[in-house]
Amino acid sequence: MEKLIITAAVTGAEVTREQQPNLPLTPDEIAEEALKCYEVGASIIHVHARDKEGNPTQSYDVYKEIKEKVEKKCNVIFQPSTGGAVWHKFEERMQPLKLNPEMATLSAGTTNFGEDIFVNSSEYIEKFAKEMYERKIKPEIEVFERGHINNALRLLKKEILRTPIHFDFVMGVPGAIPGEIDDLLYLVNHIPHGSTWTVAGIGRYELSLAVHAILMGGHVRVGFEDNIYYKKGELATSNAQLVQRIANISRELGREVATPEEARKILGIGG
Ligand code: KMH
Ligand code: ZN
Repeated sequence: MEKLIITAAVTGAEVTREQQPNLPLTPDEIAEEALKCYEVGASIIHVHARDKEGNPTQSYDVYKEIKEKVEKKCNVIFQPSTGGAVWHKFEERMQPLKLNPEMATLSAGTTNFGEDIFVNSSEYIEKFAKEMYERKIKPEIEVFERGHINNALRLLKKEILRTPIHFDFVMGVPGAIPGEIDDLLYLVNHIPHGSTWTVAGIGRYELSLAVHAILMGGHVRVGFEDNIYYKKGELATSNAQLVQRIANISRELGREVATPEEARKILGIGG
């Protein structure tokens, strides 16, 4: 089996310091957290920027500062969010792409998102995709619902997406696809042959989905964006603690963990 790619989603747009006291918010804190996650096995860092008040921002300048600080510390793959927060406008969400990162997320459809609606119109999904390929950015296709795979396949048919596609199954968002194992099997069985996939289980789904992904040949995303607990009732002390656990489990199960360079090869980045 190919080595395991671990993505650390260290901040997100929704979690607060009140909920998770160790949440990294400033560019320095995010870069430091990226380094710690890299040291214990993360090869991708998924980044949401926050402004000086700690609120989500899609500011080019803040993403630039984070990217430069991360790159000074380690060679982890920098993957900014184009999803932002549910209230960000599409133009704002587009801004981190101007940094030409190696990867970026691309949400493949509209979804319930707890009490909110996360809107992704076909027009803008296409715009994001075109912008990414023009800039040689590898999209990670965010799937919150089964139908989002169909959207991706439609874009593939229109030659807007290119193979091999890398999917991220975000599972367990309230109102969207749950995070049970048969949900995961269903998604995995409906993506094109030759695709790669990772799974981001929300809350209590994080660990069980991660273990299944390790065994099934998928990849894993963990971090405070998705889950702030180490186990029921016990907050995690850091994102790195969550990454370390996945790296340990994977090695115990006989699957080595990819370095950023190995992850680039697996995902076809920079080749
Ligand atoms: N914060 C969510 C509304 C992404 O990063 O691309 C969207 C999100 C997806 O987190
Ligand atoms: Zn995100």
